[in-house]
Order: sequence, then structure tokens, then C-alpha cells
Amino acid sequence: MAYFNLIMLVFLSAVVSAMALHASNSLHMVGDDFGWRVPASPGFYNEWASKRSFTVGDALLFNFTTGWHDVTEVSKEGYDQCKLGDSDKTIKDGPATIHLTNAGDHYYMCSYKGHCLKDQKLAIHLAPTVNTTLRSL
Ligand SMILES: *[C@@H]1O[C@H](CO)[C@@H](O)[C@H](O)[C@H]1NC(C)=O
Ligand SMILES: *[C@@H]1O[C@H](CO)[C@@H](O)[C@H](O)[C@H]1NC(C)=O
Ligand SMILES: [Cu+2]
Repeated sequence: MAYFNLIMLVFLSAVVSAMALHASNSLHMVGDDFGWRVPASPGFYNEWASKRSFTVGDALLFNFTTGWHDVTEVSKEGYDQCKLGDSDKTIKDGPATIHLTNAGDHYYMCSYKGHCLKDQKLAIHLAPTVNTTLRSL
């Protein structure tokens, strides 16, 4: 009987930690209700980002109308200069969800002419995941 209880306890703690792990993954709506388009003020998206924290396992939702905008992850250089690199992959269909898997700095821009220069671009810092499975044992 005690053995059975122990098994149940291990099982339940596994379920709880799996839930904790899942709950820590958030979907960030880029620009909130404004969505992903040319902002009215420069620095709009980085101001949005500065109020949030991003962790591996999270996702970004770029809400835009297909044919009006797009989104590409670019290098820091590409971000600074508003230029796509040769191997950069543009997502043309909106809304677009991008899953965040590698910790570190990530840069995004719209490739429509002039949009990035008007600050339709975003830089985020992605923190490594906290291993809640390990913590709860
Ligand atoms: C994207 O923006 C449109 C227009 O503002 C809105 O109706 C729609 O609900 C948004 N999509 C998501 C996934 O939030
Ligand atoms: C957390 O750590 C456990 C035990 O080392 C490992 O099995 C599991 O894959 C890790 N989970 C993540 C999300 O890194
Ligand atoms: Cu655009």
C-alpha cells in the first residue's frame, strides 16, 4: 500500500511539474492590440519588449495582414541596417507565430520597403529555460 502511494506521489509530481513547465511558456502578442505594422512612434516595439521577459519555449505572435507586411528574423547587422541577409527566411503569411528556441538575442523586421526604417523592427533577449522538472524533485 505504501509502495502504491509512493508511485502515486511520483506520478502526481510528474504531472504537476509538466503543468508548471507548460504554464511557463507564454505567447507574446507583438505590439499588443496594435499588432505588427509601421508604428506611429519610433522605438515602439522595443518599448513593448522592454516591459516583458522572454524565455525559451515562449512564442511571438506577429499579427499582420498578408500582403501588407511580413516578418523575418535577421542578424543584428541586418536589424541595424534594415537589410535582409541572403539566407534569411521571410514569413509572408499573417498572423505568424514564431517559436523561440535558442537563448540569446533575436532580431526581427518587416521587409516591405521603408517599414523597417520607420521602426517596424523588434529586438528581444531570450533567456534560457528554467528547468522546473528538476526543481520540483
Ligand atoms: C489580429 O488583428 C486583428 C485586427 O486588429 C484582430 O481582429 C485579430 O483578432 C488579431 N488576431 C489575433 C490572433 O489576435
Ligand atoms: C529538465 O531536467 C530533467 C532531468 O535532468 C531532464 O530530463 C529534462 O529533459 C529537462 N527539461 C528541460 C525542458 O530541459
Ligand atoms: Cu511592414
